[in-house]
Amino acid sequence: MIMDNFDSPFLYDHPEINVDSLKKTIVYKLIFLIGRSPKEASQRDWLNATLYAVRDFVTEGWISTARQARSEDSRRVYYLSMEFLIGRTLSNAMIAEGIYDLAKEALSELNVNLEDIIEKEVDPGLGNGGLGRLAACFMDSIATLGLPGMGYGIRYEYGMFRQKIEDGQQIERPDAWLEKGAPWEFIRPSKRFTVPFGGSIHFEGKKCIWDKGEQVVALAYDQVIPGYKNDSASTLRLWSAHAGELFNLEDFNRGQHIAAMEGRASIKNISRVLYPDDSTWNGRELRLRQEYFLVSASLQDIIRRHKRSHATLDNLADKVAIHLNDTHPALAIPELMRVLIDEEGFEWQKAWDMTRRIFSYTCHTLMSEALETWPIEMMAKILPRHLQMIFDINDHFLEYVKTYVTTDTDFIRRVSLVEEGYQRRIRMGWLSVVGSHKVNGVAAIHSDLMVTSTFADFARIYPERFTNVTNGITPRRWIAVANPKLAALFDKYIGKEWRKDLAQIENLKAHMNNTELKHEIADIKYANKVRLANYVKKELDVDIDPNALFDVQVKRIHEYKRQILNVLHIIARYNEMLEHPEKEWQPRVFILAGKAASAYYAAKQTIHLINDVAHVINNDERLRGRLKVVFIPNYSVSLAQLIIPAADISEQISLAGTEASGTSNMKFALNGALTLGTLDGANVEILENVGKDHIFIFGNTVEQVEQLRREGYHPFDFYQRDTELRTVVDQIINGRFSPNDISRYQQLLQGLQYHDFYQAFADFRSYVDTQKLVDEKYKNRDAWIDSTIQNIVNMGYFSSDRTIKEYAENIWHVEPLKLSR
Ligand code: 26W
Repeated sequence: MIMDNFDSPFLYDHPEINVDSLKKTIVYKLIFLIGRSPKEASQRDWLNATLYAVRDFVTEGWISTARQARSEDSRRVYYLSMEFLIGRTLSNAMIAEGIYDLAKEALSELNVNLEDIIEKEVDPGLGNGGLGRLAACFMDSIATLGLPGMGYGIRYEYGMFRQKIEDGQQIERPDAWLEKGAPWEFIRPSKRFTVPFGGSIHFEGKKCIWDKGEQVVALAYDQVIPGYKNDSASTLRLWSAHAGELFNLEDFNRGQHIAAMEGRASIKNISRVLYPDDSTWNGRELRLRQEYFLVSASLQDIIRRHKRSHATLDNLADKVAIHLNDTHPALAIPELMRVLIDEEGFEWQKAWDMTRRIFSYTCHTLMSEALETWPIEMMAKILPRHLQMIFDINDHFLEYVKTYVTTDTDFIRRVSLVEEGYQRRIRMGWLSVVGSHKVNGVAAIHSDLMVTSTFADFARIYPERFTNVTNGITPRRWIAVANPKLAALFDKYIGKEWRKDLAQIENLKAHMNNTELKHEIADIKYANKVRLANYVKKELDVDIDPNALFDVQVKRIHEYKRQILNVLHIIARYNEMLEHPEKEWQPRVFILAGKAASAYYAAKQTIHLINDVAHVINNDERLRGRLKVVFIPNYSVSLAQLIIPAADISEQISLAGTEASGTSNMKFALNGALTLGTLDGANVEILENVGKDHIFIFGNTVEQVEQLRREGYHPFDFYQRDTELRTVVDQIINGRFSPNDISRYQQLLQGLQYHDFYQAFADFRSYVDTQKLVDEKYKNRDAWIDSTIQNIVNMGYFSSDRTIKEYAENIWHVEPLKLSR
């Protein structure tokens, strides 16, 4: 095949090792760390032995990076996030170290197939979706750019649930990812901090004293994040909750050891499970505890590190930048104030000036239901000192607003950190803005909307504080790991540097008219489609034809992302195909995947509907295989790596003004899919980069959406006027796809007919018409491949290395370490 005349994309880069020495190392790990002989070893044993062996290569660079950071003593950045979706580590690490081919050969001599064991590695689901995956891409870029920084998160015992589909419906199963061992992490028994909760406060003069309640021990586990071929690595430190020795000794001594142990169990709950909510905020007490647990342990660690090399905290703001990944870790603001004032004796104003220099905050959403606000009673119970501190911050802030901005009482009410009403609440978004020196959105359109909607009042108070940093993705994972054939093609035409400098992808433009290149790109896409088709056959027993157009929508299931619009079109197409079977229909496979939050009824109904529609269509022989629908269960980072490189069309069809950025849109385009999308999130910038002839844009703009809302949107009118839409909606309502339960989708569809908050009906016509243009274009293979190439070569901007450089220069003010390479 085409691979034959290519250089391997995976370079040897450790001259000191060879196949024999690597074989020895792996076998050594197998025997002495896993405790198995090669004869008895299972595939998982080999995987773990290989992981340990590869980890050794990364570790040296990791230690020297840490040493270098200590000796330079320059400003460091700490990325605080409740979620990190890092994906599998083995291939990424081998590619970073340049030992992929070597390991493959070594294992093969041991009769082990590298690809097989790669598939056995767990994919830790320590995040929900976009926000968590972005944090992981950022860690990869921080390590590759050699920036002094680390990530802090929670080592959830159970990550995002595993999704199974039974009778077309989502079933949630626990994800016990640690049960099979976690050979990539280092436990740090010496890095333990106590995190207090509850208790009460009292004043001694002006001084506020916190009489703490229960205490939990936070124990550090480090994940090594290898930089790409720079002998360097960053740390992702994840905290796990332990009771330590702090269970009630009196109970224990009285013989009530079970009761004492029960206390321990409830404490461990703090890091037990990730909340599976994406974009909807859920005000649970345990979640508040998790957020403080992350913040308290991380700040203690940061301050300990600072004190190790400085006699004072006076220069903390010169040496430390802390980034808040959305508001989830926003308690870090009052926590730092508390430490500086209560424990270190700083004056209020000095502490506040330092705090604001230290923090920066990224907002990842525009959805009002995603904004965190905590009831005051709950905060008073769990974090009484922090509540008091937030009141103090609010007093100072409102004083400033009244003196310098306005005395308009409605304005004051709107910007207050305390939302008044039936239940008083703390607004964490407002707190994050007030306590940070920079606040950014994640795509140009999102940052613009942020200052005209969510934070409009604050943009008046602090206009210089708001900025944009468009998201990006790491080309290491999303090309080198996920699409090795495309990586090899890049290497052949433009050399290997694109992995570190994606802007170089532009150099492919010089070869754009080369017919050989066009054929190779087409062949690679086809091979990736075969790879996915095999998986679908194996997992779902559905045959899909790799020659068909693969139309893909994979992301969390949410009304604003409008998977339902996709379904409406699929059914419209189905109807038309049955009506005109003689037409030359472009064969298509619609591929969807994604999880629904456990309590999100409409999202779960959408999954059910997709599966019901798939069942009817896939079994209708009149279509002669020209239309297929598959819902791939348990979407994850590793599935994304399989699905995205196989896509021809990338569905990015959220209602304009609702998707902050999107990042899969970038992964698809870089892998050569054409975007079919609305003018939302980063789609807007993808359009600017690839040009209007190489993307399919449809639907209302933000302005049109707002106008429709203002003037009164009546989805029923759209339903009545558009016969095609009416037919589809009637079919679903009347049980055409759920003959055994004809009213199954009545509620869902009536919701659309009468409310349709995300205006799917309003965009239906333009969507269906644009889908026809997609068919037309796909028939012209040359034009399609040209557009594919135009997408790939114009994606340089969307590297997370570019994103992180912007953060480093404009927000964090940190500089790369002086590494030896
Ligand atoms: C507290 C409940 C909760 C949980 C997660 C509220 C909000 C969230 C996130 C903000 C949701 C999220 O993942 N947002 C996504 O962030 C990506 C990275 O910036 C963007 O690309 C997506 O558009 C945005 O939806």
